[in-house]
Amino acid sequence: MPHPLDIQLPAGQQLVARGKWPLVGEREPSHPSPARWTVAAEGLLAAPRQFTLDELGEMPQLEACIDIHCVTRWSKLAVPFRGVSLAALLAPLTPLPSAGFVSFVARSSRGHSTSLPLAEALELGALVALEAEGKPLSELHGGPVRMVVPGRYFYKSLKWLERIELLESDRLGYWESAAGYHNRADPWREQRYMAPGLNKLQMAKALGERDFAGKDLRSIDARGHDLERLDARGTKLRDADFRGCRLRGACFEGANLSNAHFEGADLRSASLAGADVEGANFMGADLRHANLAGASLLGVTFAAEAADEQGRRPAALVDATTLVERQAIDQLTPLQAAFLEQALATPPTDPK
Ligand SMILES: Nc1nc2c(c(=O)[nH]1)N[C@H]1C(S)=C(S)[C@@H](COP(=O)(O)O)O[C@H]1N2
Ligand SMILES: [Mo]
Repeated sequence: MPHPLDIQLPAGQQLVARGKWPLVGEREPSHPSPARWTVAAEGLLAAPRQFTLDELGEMPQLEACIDIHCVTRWSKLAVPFRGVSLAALLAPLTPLPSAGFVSFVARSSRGHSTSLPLAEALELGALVALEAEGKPLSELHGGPVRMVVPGRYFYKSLKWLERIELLESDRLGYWESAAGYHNRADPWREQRYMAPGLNKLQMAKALGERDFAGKDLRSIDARGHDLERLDARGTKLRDADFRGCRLRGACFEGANLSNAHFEGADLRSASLAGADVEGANFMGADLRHANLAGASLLGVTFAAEAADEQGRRPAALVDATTLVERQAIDQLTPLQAAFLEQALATPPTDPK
């Protein structure tokens, strides 16, 4: 029988440690003055208007326990949020029939935004949240007011809400247009990133020459390739698939490897120094003499959560020659951290 938590966790997600709530994306609004904060509802509405925080607080408040699933693979289940439902807020303003999409815009220096089909946002129960976990939202987590959209990766939940805009056609949000985040964002379908539309010839050339440096090769399928001493410095390799690759001595310094697959890869003496490997999977990879100094390890998998029926527990090959920094271990789930700490204490097994 599946463990009850497996049912609540979409594929590829891991629970954060109890009481932890990672901070992702922007860290502050551009004008942190909650006293004069307003939220505008505008665009394709018969009666657009602005709300002050007091006005929002006086509307009927809805409480909901919402599961947070971040695209970087951490989840935090049943977080109690409180606020005004988007449906209740918009109904009296009368959305026009031509309103197909809703864009949420932040009071932030880059004018951060994200969007959803209007019908979907309403059906999912999108919440204009003022409180989380029984307290006013902290500024770090989007206070004084943020969106919370249940059933979508958390990048659809905008922090520091300034404007709700109803549009006829979609306007891609910040992460969706700048970082290739999937515009549908359904965690149950693992709609994390859009394929960047790689040219097959260019891809074959990069693989043949083992030269990836500085390129955008998101989602590249490199499974099983011999890429010994690959130069992938500063390469965009989010979602890349390196399963079973020979990557001995490869250089991934400063590369973006979030959600990349390295299962079964030979990464001996490879350098991932300063790389973003959030959400990457290293089960069965050989990481002896590999350098992970300064790499960001949030959501990384080194070992299976439990042993399989045969009593085997697929895990990365890590020993005292693998270089990992203390603070990076703190970014791992307790189970992964425990595995890694034990493995790092293993005496060297490869003469190099
Ligand atoms: N204004 C704003 N909202 C944002 C972001 C951002 O960078 N700016 N990042 C999104 C992403 S990717 C996530 S996972 C969540 C993170 O919210 P948290 O920092 O409260 O965990 O906010 C979302 N909303
Ligand atoms: Mo995210």
